[in-house]
Amino acid sequence: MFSSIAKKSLPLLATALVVATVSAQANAAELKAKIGAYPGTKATVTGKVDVSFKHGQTLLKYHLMGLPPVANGGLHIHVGKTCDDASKVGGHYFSPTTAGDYWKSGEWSSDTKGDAKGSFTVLSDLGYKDNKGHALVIHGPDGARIGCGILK
Ligand SMILES: [Cu+2]
Repeated sequence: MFSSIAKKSLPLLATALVVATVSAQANAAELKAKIGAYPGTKATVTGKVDVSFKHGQTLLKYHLMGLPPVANGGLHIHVGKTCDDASKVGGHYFSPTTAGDYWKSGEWSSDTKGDAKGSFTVLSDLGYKDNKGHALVIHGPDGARIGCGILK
């Protein structure tokens, strides 16, 4: 009895899972930045950062390589829309401004090989359209800018 129900229910369950996955992808407005050396530097950082937006929350998922080992540093969206000219990358891009700069808590942390993989969330009024085209900047442990990628 039980096994016959289970056999009949399984295809339905599989269909429901597929539908859920597809709708989640459709809802998740995601921007991606391919990270390279910050303009004017010979930094070795590479990798990518995926940024998604949902209900005022901005989720940043990073996978970076070529960082100093066992270290941490900043990872922020900046005002500028270029990674070709260091003078135009600007400072942190954030709103609202009332609670201060939430990017101060945005950080990567690396393993013994200099790889960094992780994620963090910031509360922000800025969504997909606001952030599209902006520079994602990676800072070294000393705060110096080492990596940059445009959110596309
Ligand atoms: Cu920054």
